[in-house]
Amino acid sequence: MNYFLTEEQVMIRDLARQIADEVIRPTAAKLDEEEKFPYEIMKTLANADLFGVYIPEEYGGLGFGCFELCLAVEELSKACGGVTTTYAASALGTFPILLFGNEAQKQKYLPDVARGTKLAAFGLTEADAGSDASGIQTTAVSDGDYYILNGTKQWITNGGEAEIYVIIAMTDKNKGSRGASAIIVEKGTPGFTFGKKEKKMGIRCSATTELIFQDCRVPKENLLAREGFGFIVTMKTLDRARPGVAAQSVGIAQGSLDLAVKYAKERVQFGKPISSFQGIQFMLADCATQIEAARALTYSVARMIDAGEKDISKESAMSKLFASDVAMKVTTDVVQIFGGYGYMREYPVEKMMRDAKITQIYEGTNQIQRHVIALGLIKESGSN
Ligand code: COS
Repeated sequence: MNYFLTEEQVMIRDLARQIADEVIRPTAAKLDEEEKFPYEIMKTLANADLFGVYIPEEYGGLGFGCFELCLAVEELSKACGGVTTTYAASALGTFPILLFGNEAQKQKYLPDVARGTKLAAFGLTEADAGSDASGIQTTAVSDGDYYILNGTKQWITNGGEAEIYVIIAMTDKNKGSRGASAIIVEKGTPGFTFGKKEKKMGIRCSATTELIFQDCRVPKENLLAREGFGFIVTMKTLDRARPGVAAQSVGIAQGSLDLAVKYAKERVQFGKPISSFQGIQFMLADCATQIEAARALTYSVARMIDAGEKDISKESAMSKLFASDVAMKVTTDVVQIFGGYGYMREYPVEKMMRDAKITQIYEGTNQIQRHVIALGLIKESGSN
């Protein structure tokens, strides 16, 4: 399929593809097995300027947008979904600053993220607040020029590894979603520590931890937008980030299909390569078609965002919903095509199936995506 990429977009895609092939793929299984954070790979991505793809040039980035970020995420995901979780979660933690930060906050935080010298993270989820984003209990109580944060965030990607955290906390508990605020908290702030590192089914080289706030004093100048705007910051951030999860899904699915096609041509049963059997051919054909449809939807939504379209909640949710379901279906079918070999850890496809599962869950479960899509449809249909 021709998506009419510009010369620069082709360069970004090819650069990410080269890093995926030469640096990520050879170490992906080991990082997964040992659950090791990919420090060296992050350095490589930083040296290639890939952390700055979507950050404006005035803040040290390359000045491209969501679409180019998706291209990079897709290519890197072909080799390892865990690496792209780390990479894309830094963008998730940066979007609130890009979208809602004042000039001083942008000047202070964006250049380090663009250079890849600091990772960012987004802290919303808590033990009792996942899908119900407005149910958070972490508080930020005003005290002169400071907020005092108390509470625990759970399952935060890049926890412990990131230097910059955007935390959603209640500045007014009586106001529900309108009482939440978004506050930047730097690693090393007294009263801010990290809890246990989670052991996960997939994306195992990425870091997922608790963030613990105990009387943590944060200057009020770290508030994003204004008090009470935290829920909107969250929703707008997720709207922008979900096509990234879709791109990750497309990459994982494509990476596994590429292996399946190769394997089906090599694997001989009943005296013939299994690629000559219609049962296998139909599976491959369905996988390829679904991936292309997911890619087309993801690219369209990313381009809408870059074109400045404001109301993209529904389309963004659609891309994440569709692409992640495709990733799960394709990677499951690819394990089936590999048969017993597919089930063994010696081959990379079982990892891809494990990695794919999270794309249906994080940045909003696919049930929440359907809810967002339905709300959008109903809203668009007007009052009657
Ligand atoms: N952009 C701007 N404003 C939005 C918005 C969006 N995308 N979505 C909701 N809002 C606004 C609403 O218009 C409403 O404003 P008013 O109070 O002025 O009417 C306010 O935010 C609250 O919206 P709503 O009543 O729909 O909130 P709910 O508590 O019902 O929650 C869902 C809505 C379920 C969509 C939200 O909680 C959600 O997205 N949950 C999933 C969170 C998630 O993805 N978690 C994963 C971990 S984060 S990595």
